[in-house]
Amino acid sequence: MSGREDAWGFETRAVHVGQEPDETTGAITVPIHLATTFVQAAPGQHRGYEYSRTSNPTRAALERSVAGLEGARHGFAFASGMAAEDALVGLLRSGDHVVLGDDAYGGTFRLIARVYGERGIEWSAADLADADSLAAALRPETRQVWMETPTNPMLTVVDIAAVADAAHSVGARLVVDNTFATPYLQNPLGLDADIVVHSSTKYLGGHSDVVGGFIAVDDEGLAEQLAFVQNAAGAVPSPFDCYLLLRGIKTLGVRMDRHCGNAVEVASYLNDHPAVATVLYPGLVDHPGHQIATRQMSGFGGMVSCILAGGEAAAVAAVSSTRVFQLAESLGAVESLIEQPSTMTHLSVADSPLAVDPGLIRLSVGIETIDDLLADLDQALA
Ligand code: P1T
Repeated sequence: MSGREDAWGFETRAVHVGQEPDETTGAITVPIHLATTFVQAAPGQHRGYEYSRTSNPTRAALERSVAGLEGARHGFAFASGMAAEDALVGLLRSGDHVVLGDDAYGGTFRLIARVYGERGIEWSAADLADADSLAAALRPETRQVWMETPTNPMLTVVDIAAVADAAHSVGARLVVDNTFATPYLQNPLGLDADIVVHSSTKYLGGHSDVVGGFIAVDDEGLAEQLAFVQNAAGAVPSPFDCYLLLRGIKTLGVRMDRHCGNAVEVASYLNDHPAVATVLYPGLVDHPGHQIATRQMSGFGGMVSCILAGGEAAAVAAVSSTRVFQLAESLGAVESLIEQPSTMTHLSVADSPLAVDPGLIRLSVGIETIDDLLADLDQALA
């Protein structure tokens, strides 16, 4: 970012960084550059773009935009959150070791344990909110520590700076999946994380109409490696997908304010409901991570989980009977979604250290009218 952009507030950066008027036409929105290739005056003499897998002007705008929001020097857009994660785990060599939080998106576990575990990458799961559990998992060969905060689906809050210290003490890099918090609520690089990864399918896009992933880093050497892998492996998003993300990002701040406000109301409603045994939401003052969340986040997010007193049967009944909350995987868009992680998003962690209680339900609280959301939960839990 330029010095002027550095001084801008979040919402101004979200609307303008990477999204300046088009230099040739003055178009106020970033054009969707569908060209796969770009003309050269002589071999190697081009205007910054050669071939669209390597780089594309619409993707470059998105990369500037999200890097700007994360306060990062470099950003790389990928075709999905998993493609971004694959680019990072793919930097490791056989014999390298990864520590993964014992509560994480099921697909992240599957990639590290099932795909790369088969290729000689070692891994351990640890409770990253517990310093002793993390210390016991770290090894001299640990190269990456992977954390989410708040975690998916238990909404555990993890102290980014503390985990960064521990990871760095063995020479490992800290990767923070910032999907749930978004750069609006939390900037991990400013808390000593080395790498931020996103499923931009979620809040960044915000409208359930685009799958994407993103990596933000400061380190120049790492950025060179990632640019190489992004081009060499080619898991890049289409220009149209980049445009949808740029469009979504402009309203990220206002959407997040509404998600957070609605989620606070939903969490306190569930907290008082007799059918609910435990509510997991970092905004509740008795949530174990509330103090850390207050320090490292500027809001508590739009995700709420809870364990129903009636266990698995009650969870299945509840998620099957909401009418405004739609029963579906994914999260972070304008419409409210509800799901049962043990049989849906986290099916791949069954029989692993990351296994999820079947009585748990996860709510992605949307931006609808709060009274309608509460009335819907009321009839579903009755
Ligand atoms: O779905 P994809 O864009 O490939 O992103 C994967 C991913 C990575 N990290 C986190 C924290 C995620 O939640 C996800 C995807 N999660 C869901 C689809 C879900 O419903 O939890």
